[in-house]
Amino acid sequence: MTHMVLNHTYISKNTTLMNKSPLQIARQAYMPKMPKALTSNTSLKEGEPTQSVADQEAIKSLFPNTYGMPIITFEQSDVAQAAASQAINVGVILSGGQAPGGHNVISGLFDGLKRLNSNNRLYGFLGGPSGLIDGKYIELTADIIDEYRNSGGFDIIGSGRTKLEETEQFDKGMEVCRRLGITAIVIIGGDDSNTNACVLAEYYRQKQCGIQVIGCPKTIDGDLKNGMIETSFGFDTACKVYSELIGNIQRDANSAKKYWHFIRLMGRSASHIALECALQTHPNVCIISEEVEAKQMTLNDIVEQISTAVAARAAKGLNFGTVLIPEGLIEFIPAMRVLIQELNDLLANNGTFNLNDLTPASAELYRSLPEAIAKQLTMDRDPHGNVQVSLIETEKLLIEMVAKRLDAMKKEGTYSGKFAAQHHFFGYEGRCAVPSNFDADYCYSLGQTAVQLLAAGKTGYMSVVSNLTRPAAEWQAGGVPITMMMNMERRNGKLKPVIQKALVGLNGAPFRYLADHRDEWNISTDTYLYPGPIQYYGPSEVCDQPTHTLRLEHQA
Ligand code: FBP
Repeated sequence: MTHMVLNHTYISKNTTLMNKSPLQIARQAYMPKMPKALTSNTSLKEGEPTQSVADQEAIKSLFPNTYGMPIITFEQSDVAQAAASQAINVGVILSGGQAPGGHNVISGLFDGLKRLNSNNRLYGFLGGPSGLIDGKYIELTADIIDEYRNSGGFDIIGSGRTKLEETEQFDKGMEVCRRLGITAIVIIGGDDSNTNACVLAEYYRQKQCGIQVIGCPKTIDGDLKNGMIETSFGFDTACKVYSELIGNIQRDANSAKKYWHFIRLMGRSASHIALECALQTHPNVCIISEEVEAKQMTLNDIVEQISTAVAARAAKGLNFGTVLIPEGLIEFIPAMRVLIQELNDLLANNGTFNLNDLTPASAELYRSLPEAIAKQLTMDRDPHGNVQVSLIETEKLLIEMVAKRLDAMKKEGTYSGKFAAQHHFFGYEGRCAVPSNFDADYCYSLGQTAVQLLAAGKTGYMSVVSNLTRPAAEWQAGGVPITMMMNMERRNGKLKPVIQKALVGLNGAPFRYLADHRDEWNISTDTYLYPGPIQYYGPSEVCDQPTHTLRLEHQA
């Protein structure tokens, strides 16, 4: 990979070809805010031994060397840290989907390593976990790091979804690390990638090869969180970008008064993104997949819910509105989930499937789906065996079904409006946005925390920064054993140890807020919120606010 080092001073040189926008230049100079414990002398505190969230016996037997380790916190200390005597080489991997802030985790890592010992080196494995196995890397030098500070994207070293699960891959990675003198790997990824990190840490510890592995919680989906991890990075920025777009659409809808906009939002399984965007914009309808599942709703029930909302607004002369649809909805409709699970198993075992191989109920459901949607359900799984929900156009399916239902309601005399719909899918638009101040600060702190964990000789930990609704100086840095977040789940037809995904809790404060306000948002003409674009400079209440989800969870 060639790195083109861009010219910082193109404006003063008055070149006609502009390499960077004024915002890019300004953001390069932004100094992320950090927890006090990371800017001063630091001491490490260990808590009690830990347990996995479920399936303790199974997880313990699969991770005998990394199970049960204590939670770690870093605190400010009066005692000066001993200078690291020996220089170390560290490798970093970006894994899975892009999320705003990845470059800042890497710059935090780089700065933290150099602060420990200026001879420390940071290598970036190219194109995700496969870079480690194939020995594709670059050394990340100060010049390169400076070009990417506070910028969106993962283009500094690229990302990929290769799953690290075979011992042959681990051995190849070990060999590459030996060649480069690397004694620690930092994997920046979501639940699946941090599962990989945990498996790798266990293997390297078992082999006593002296390679530490640390994970960092990344994913715009917001589903990598638990009692210790308050949020994954990228969620804040992505939700703010989508909410800006939804707000703009709502203003358009309220101006033209002629369209219903069906907006599908990325987020794979969990509905955190849809929920957060609803809290930021107050749409007329927001479907939450977890509620659909809890209430055992069918596709027709969802269509009925939306059609009723459309009819209620039409009765007030409002033939326009917004519907937010979480990307993973289809998998949460109980009958659909069964169908997808059967398809997953058949495709994993045979690479193909026949309608006769499905149970009668699933075969009937499959036949009832519009052809395009049925086809989308059978497309290639990702390397982790997940159906690629971003390719399933639920918003179009719902428009088609709602239009049909409204026709029927017209005949029944229960609806007399006009229904014209537009469809949207917001996902890739937000994944590489310039990180918000929150994500820029959070990610830089995660990188610095990872260095502290490495310096303390830890492996199999996830870098964690918490207390996130407080000013950054009061954030708490530490580490959580990855085994603590694991349970056994069925993947590719087999039971596997994986990090438990956090779904939207129906008793949680963010969902309760939506539930308490959605009837009003459905009918009213003036409850729409227009958040506007992310602000990077200006008053703190405009620039530094964390998500509503985080704030409501903390208040609760
Ligand atoms: P990660 O879980 O790896 O962070 O990826 C999240 C995500 O953005 C999902 O929201 C989405 O369904 C998926 O990636 C899309 O994947 P791809 O980039 O491979 O199309």
